[in-house]
Amino acid sequence: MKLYFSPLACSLATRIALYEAGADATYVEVDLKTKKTLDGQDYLAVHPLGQVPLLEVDGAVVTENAAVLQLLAERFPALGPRDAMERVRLQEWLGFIGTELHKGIFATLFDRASPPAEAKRYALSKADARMQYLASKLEGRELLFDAFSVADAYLFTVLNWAQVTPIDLARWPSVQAYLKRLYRRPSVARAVEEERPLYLREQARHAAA
Ligand SMILES: N[C@@H](CCC(=O)N[C@@H](CS)C(=O)NCC(=O)O)C(=O)O
Repeated sequence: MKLYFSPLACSLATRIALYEAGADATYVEVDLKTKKTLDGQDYLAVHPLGQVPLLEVDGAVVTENAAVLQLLAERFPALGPRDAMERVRLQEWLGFIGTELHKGIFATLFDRASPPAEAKRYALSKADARMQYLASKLEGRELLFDAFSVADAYLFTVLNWAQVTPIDLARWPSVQAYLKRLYRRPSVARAVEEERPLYLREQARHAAA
């Protein structure tokens, strides 16, 4: 398997899932600004939308977090649903995380291309209800399901962005506690420790450009 990723972007969820599964994979860093891989390959030739994650697996190319993560859950059942209803719940979580949180709130808040202030205000206006909903679901729970799943990998990744947005997770103690717990998980800690220096290097590269 080969994962095209960008440091601390949503592709981090796939890396966490791969580490959690103990899977063999190679990792290709993509600069989302230049749309090139670090070794100069034109990433738009790999993925015309220029987005990560993209996973190459057995000659197939898979994009979209929800699809990539479900593929990993199929391959590594410990990361996936245990019955038909859990499969539905997993899809429910991946949908919520991907659309209501990732795209609906966080992507707009941390977009450096500076979407208009109204767009940021609009995204922020959606945050309270969605975070409150998430907080209520996490109340009294360690994880989204009884065992760690690909949905936790994705939720962690998205909540990790809160630190560069005006969203203060302290307002939702169950969410903050969940995030802290996941930071301590070995697969998560390893993935973040590895990608953080790459992220800082990318920032420096962009600042110098
Ligand atoms: N719908 C895609 C969106 C993925 C996405 O937004 N990826 C971001 C990084 S978190 C990206 O590649 N942004 C660069 C761009 O959209 O040009 C998915 O769910 O996988």
